[in-house]
Amino acid sequence: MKNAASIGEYLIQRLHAHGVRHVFGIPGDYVLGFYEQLLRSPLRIINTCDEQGAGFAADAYARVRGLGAVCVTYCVGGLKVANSTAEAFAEKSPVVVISGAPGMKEREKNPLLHHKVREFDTQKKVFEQLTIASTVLGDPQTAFQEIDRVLHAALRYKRPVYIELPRDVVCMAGISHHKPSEFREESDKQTLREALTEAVAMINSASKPVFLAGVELHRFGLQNALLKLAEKTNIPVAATILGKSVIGEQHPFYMGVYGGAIGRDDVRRYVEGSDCVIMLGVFMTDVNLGIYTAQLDPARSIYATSEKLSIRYHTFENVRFTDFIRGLLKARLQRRAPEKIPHPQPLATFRAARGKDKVTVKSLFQRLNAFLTEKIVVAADVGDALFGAAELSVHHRTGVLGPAYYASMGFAVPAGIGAQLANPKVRPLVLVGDGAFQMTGMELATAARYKLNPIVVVLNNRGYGTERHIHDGPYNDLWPWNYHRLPEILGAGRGFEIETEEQLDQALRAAERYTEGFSLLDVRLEPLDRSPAMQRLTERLARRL
Ligand SMILES: Cc1ncc(C[n+]2csc(CCOP(=O)(O)OP(=O)(O)O)c2C)c(N)n1
Ligand SMILES: [Mg+2]
Repeated sequence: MKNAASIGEYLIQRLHAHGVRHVFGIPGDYVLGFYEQLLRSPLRIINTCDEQGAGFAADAYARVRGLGAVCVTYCVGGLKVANSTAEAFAEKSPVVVISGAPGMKEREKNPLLHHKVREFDTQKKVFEQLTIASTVLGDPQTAFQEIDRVLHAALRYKRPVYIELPRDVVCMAGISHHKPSEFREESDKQTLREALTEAVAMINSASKPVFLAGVELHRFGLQNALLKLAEKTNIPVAATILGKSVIGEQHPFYMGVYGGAIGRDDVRRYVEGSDCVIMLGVFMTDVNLGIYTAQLDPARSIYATSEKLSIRYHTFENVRFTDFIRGLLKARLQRRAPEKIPHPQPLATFRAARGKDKVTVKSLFQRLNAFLTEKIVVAADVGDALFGAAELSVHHRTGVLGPAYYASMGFAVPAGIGAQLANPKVRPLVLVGDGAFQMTGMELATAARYKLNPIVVVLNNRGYGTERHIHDGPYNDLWPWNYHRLPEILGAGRGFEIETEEQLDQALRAAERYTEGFSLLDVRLEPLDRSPAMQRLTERLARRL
């Protein structure tokens, strides 16, 4: 490293060293100095329409690439990314939130500077609750170390961090001859050995073990390890909704999504009938567990995540998730005769010949399923977009991005932008409800500006469909926009108004060919129509009432 880079420059260098190439956000006077530094750096600024869009885009970027960054101004911008940062925290996505702030000198005598809420550290206190580590780079003597510390925390825990840059510090030099710290954390060897011995004995003596793959396998880059484990042992794999597409879904060992009542019945029976469920990187969330309809008995489970390792009722401290999985790979696990396992039923093929029939949620997902290729990454918003996406058969390993736990509406359109910038080889297929689209859909302007070409499918059921199934009222209605005409306003992209299967088919073909900009498919659905997954869930819940 060059001696005594400025604090802002050092932050840029470290982000770059960790693979970040884009920073999402909106400038403001407190952060303009840093924006200037960004402009002169190899990182590209991606200006969104709204900070929340920047936050969601950075989150998707982090999910695809391993680290993402959003850069905003003090409070008016910062507090708008509170929600997206909360989602990144809850769903384990390492986003670096960089906020400009009043200079340290300006803070003396506590003047009423613009954008200040209450105290100078009000925003910092909010983000302490939403991140795994936070810092105010107020002291040039410690700033570099602080940057190392919080970036390490983001990568170690796969969770967001907060860096506040007072505007008079950005251009100050840090200490010279600073070497980025190397952090190493190791498992306690004896504990690891004992945990592996116990796990291997349990797996080898089980008659019907099964892997339940969770989202952390993806976050920690352990998808290949899981594949090798399955191939080495012939033990089949189911995935949680949040962990969906952690392995290619055409794989012979892959059964489908397990999510209690949300998932398929054959997968549920297999997993719940297993005498050894090996849960790897699974979050025990209510959505993952089908709103607590899943039946998983700790006495028959191995539960390993970056936060916890337990085997039956034993808990092991100081064992790193990656070491445990790598240990399993090296261990003497028996190779079994291949079991007869359930496989995802291919969705019935879509026959556009039925032409004039109105599109239903079911036929929409059948058609979308046929549309998927290796190159497509699906970004799904909450509601039926996400439940429907859980049924898609995704080829690609990181194929589906969706807020399956925190479930904030408005994720998918910005996520499509973040995902495509993170990996320009993919084309995003954005599935979004009309309600969610009305929140962040205008970020299509950002897609246009940076020449991205997502295919955006608006599931237009004229309201908050999910909520209608729970309890309906006029508050679940929406003002009907002419979504397909947005390209006229934005001066970019193509719009399609879709009522029939034939129109859907034609629009998807046209969208596939049109690669110069975004395509917006306004798919008209009946307000009470719903995906098979949502139907299964509501039916089962109804039986319990
Ligand atoms: C930011 C936010 N506000 C409110 C909710 C509560 N909520 C959950 S689903 C839903 C309706 C979603 O409507 P839409 O996007 O049109 O999808 P649909 O349910 O119709 O498929 C709402 C309002 C939420 N999850 N996130
Ligand atoms: Mg809707």
